[in-house]
Order: sequence, then structure tokens, then C-alpha cells
Amino acid sequence: MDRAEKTGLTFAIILLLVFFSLIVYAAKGLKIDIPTCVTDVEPFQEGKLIKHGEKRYELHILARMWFFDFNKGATEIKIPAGSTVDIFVTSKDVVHGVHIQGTDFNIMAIPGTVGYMRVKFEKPGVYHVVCHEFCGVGHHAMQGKIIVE
Ligand SMILES: [Cu+2]
Repeated sequence: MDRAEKTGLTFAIILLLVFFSLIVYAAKGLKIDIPTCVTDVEPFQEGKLIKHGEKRYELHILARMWFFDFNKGATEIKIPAGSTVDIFVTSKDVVHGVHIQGTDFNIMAIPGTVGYMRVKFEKPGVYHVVCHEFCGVGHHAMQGKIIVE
């Protein structure tokens, strides 16, 4: 190994350590949440909004051709500002995507699996939910609303 190789290798290792430190900093320091696929929750067949307490909710979004079922067939829900919502996502038929505009929530809805992410809705307003995976002729109309009051 000559000097140039050693320098290159050292530089590459330092760069890896810097990148790894930045990932740890983003996760722990900035508390950036990464969406996950959960394995201990069975895929559900119906959308459901469950209230667990003051400003604490659990939302099961069922994506299907071609709408989002947020709560027993409803395509929009209302929650108070400042609510923390544990959001689970699955699909009844084909692959869909669920993006809640104005948040970091952006998860694929895959049949047979459940995606999860926690979102805190601080600001009042209408949060539009759109499908971001082409899922057929009704894809463009696939949308819902989360109304934060
Ligand atoms: Cu779609």
C-alpha cells in the first residue's frame, strides 16, 4: 500500500465516521423520526380513529382503490391542535402511498404489511392526504383530509 492509498483509505474512514455521527445526531439530537414497518400489528380491514386521551390518538388508515378510509369509511377526520397521533397504514388491495402534506409523514401502504409513524399536529389547519404511488385509474382522485382545529 503506497502513501496515496493510505491517505485515501484514511479519508474514506473519516468520512464514514462523520456520516454515521450525523445520522446519530439527526435521530437523537434533532429527534427526526424514521417511518418503520411494524411486524407486531396485524393488517387491519377498516379505518379507525381511536382516542386514547387528551390530545392522544391512534389512527388506522386503510388505503384502497381509490380512497383513504380514516374512520369507518370517512375520508376526513377532525382532531384538536397539539394532538399527537400514532398513525398506522396498510392497503386492502394494491400498493398505495400515503403522504400527509405539511408533515414528514410519507409511507407506502403495502397489502399485508403495516407502516407506522407518529405525528404531532401543532398548527391548526387542513392537512391534505394524497396517494403518491400510481395505483390505477382513480389514483388522481385519491385524497383525504385531516382537519386540525
Ligand atoms: Cu394512488
